[in-house]
Amino acid sequence: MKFYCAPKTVSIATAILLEETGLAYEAVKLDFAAAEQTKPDYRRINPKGRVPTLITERGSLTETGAILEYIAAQVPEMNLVPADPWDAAQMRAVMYYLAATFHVNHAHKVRGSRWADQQSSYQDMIAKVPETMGQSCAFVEENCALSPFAMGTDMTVADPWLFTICTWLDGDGVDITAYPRLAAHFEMMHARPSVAAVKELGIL
Ligand SMILES: N[C@@H](CCC(=O)N[C@@H](CS)C(=O)NCC(=O)O)C(=O)O
Repeated sequence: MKFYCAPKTVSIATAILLEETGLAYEAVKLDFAAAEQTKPDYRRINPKGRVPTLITERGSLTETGAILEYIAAQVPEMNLVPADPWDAAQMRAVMYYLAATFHVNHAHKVRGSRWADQQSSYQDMIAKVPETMGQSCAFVEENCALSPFAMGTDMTVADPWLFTICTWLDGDGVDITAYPRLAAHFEMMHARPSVAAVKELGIL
């Protein structure tokens, strides 16, 4: 599989899961400074002009949640998506929160032009990021198992995603140690060989 990614982005989550599974993949790093994600060649692969994109034998797949679940389905023996429908739904509730709220809070720092045109609006959005990211940390701290994995004793596809978002906290002005259970999850994930391999890849 070909995997399009970029440094410091949510594509780290896909890279970690690929490493966890041992599936073969070829990483293609996009240069955001050169706006490679906006170029016609890339938009033909991902019309949203974002990362990650996974090129599978069935075609091009976008959206972290869809990609992570697709990868998990290639290795059913790893049980990366809970077999029990309620447990799986609980995991997806966390994942939708990561995609629609936690990540979007972070995006207000550098992608304000998606929502506003005035410079003063950008400044306002940037100023708000430590508060909203802190609120999301508190939500996860209070509502996820984090024992030790996001959903409990077993690793699921939610874990690399949560870890990836937490790599942004420092830059977003949030001290993760204020959320001890989340901080323990971050440290635990950070120690995994998959994360070391993604560092080696140069996107973390
Ligand atoms: N919901 C998407 C979000 C993807 C996304 O926003 N990726 C960002 C990087 S973290 C991106 O590619 N941004 C490029 C841009 O906005 O030009 C997912 O989780 O895959």
